[in-house]
Amino acid sequence: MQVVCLISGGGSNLQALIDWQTKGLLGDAEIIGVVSNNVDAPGLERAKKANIPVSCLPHHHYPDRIEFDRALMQLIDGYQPDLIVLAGFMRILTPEFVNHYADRLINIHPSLLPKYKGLHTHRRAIEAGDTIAGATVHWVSEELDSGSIIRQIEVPIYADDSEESLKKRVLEAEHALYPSVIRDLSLGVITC
Ligand code: NHR
Ligand code: GAR
Repeated sequence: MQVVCLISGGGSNLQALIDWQTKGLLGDAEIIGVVSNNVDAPGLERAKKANIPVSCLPHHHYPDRIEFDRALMQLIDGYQPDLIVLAGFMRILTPEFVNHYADRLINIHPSLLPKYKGLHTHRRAIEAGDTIAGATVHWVSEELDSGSIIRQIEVPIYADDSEESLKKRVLEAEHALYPSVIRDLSLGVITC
């Protein structure tokens, strides 16, 4: 299962995938390319260090989302991937893009969906007085953070948590969740 990862930033989820792959724990999945919409994404260095081909496609070079997504599709299709993995990718994708990769496109979102779609999930969970937070891996559909859920992981929220401390705990849980889902997809343990 050939995998292309899309990132925008730190790429710590990408690093977790690379680490599992290096240890031979990623099943039949292989990361064959990393694409960022942000030329300064630290995740690009992580990929380069692991000898994974990278490309950058700055979204502000395109007149609108449709043109950006078309260029992104062309770039991704060059890899002929079986799975496209959003790993902290921060641009909302057009219906055309999502439909082009139907059943091949997954995302990790830092909340227990359907709670807290969109941004600032940790702050919203704390403000709501929740005692449990977590992360969700889901198939990407046209509607933001609403595709079918593949697997979730829970973490506690403590009374003295800040947005930052909760974010860190959720992110660490993501690093266990995402590779396990990709391994299981590659082995046919999960189907769509
Ligand atoms: N696209 C579709 N069609 N459906 C989904 O479920 C998607 C998606 C693109 C990205 C990740 C998502 C998340 O896990 C994701 C899921 C970006 C934003 C956002 O508002 C919201 C959710 C997600 C990703 N982005 C702003 C935008 O205007 C830009 C924000 C920024 O650059 O910091 O695209 O949370
Ligand atoms: C992760 O928490 C991921 O769930 C979240 O961004 C972080 C990326 O971290 N994704 C979104 O919020 C998508 N809108 P990383 O770049 O270190 O993997």
